[in-house]
Amino acid sequence: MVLQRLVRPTVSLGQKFAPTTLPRFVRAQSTSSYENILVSSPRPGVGLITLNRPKALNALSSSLFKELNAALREYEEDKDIGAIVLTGSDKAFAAGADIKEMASLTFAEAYANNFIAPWSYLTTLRTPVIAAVSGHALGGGCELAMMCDIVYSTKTANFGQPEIKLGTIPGAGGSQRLTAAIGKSKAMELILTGSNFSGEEAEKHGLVARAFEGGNKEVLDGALDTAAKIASYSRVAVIAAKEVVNKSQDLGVREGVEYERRIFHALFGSNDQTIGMKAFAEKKKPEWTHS
Ligand code: DAK
Repeated sequence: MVLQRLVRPTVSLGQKFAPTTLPRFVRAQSTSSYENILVSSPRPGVGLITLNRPKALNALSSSLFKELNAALREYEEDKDIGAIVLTGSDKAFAAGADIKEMASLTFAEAYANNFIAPWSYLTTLRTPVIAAVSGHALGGGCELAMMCDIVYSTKTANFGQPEIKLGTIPGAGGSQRLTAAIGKSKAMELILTGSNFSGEEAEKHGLVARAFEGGNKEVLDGALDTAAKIASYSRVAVIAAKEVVNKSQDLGVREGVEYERRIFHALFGSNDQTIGMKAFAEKKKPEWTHS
């Protein structure tokens, strides 16, 4: 019987979520050499990355993205990190891709160098990522927030996909993720007019999970609390939960429900499922092994 089953010995995960092949653009980098981001771990199990290019309102330059990906990779591989928070400042989460860097780009350069492709590394992570947004989240900044698993913002945050005003369109998933989050008609209106919308509206439309009063401190505290809570659970169950929710975006309901059931069945093979249910029956706090 499940509750009486012996707990299997913990297998050291070493690298937490090992062996997916990492893209070439995601290289390890010493944290001390970061110039555009700050990294810290303010709560147990939580990695915090703060975009820190204040003079350009955290515009997402290639060098910023290189550092962001390196930091994400470090947290992804750190077995002590169970959730990541990505934030900016009171003034800007990120005001978009770096327009000055992009301005003179030719098609051949963009195509040959796969410009912006490194942005999607975040979406391959198995560790949950929470965006804590205040100030501007425009263009690529809005797209970056939408790549995260949960978006929190201030009520006054300024979201938008203003690319149409620059003679272009969203290029990092904005048209797809915004439409999936808020529906076609509203997304079409926002993308075709380039109109901005507040965090309060974003919460109403379902793009933002929670909109906070106050500034970056308040939304960041909220995000860190949630991240710490997620990090306190079994990593195996958290990875599985993230995986099945994400699958709902790609599969129809019937296939999605079947997929979920298979993963649910698979978790009976984990130590933490045994530990969690046994602890419940014995009215104890579970001591997760992340195995
Ligand atoms: N890029 C570069 N610099 C930026 C910037 C940006 N996106 N946003 C702001 N800055 C810089 C300003 O130039 C200014 O620099 P200095 O002039 O002081 O040197 C400094 O930040 C402060 O900005 P402002 O003086 O403009 O500050 P304000 O408070 O007056 O205005 C603002 C804030 C956010 C309303 C304004 O800065 C603004 O409109 N920024 C641009 C917002 C925007 O249009 N964002 C979308 C960018 S397009 C792709 C994938 C993705 C993308 C493209 C391709 N592919 C796959 C190919 C993404 C595209 C985008 O994100």
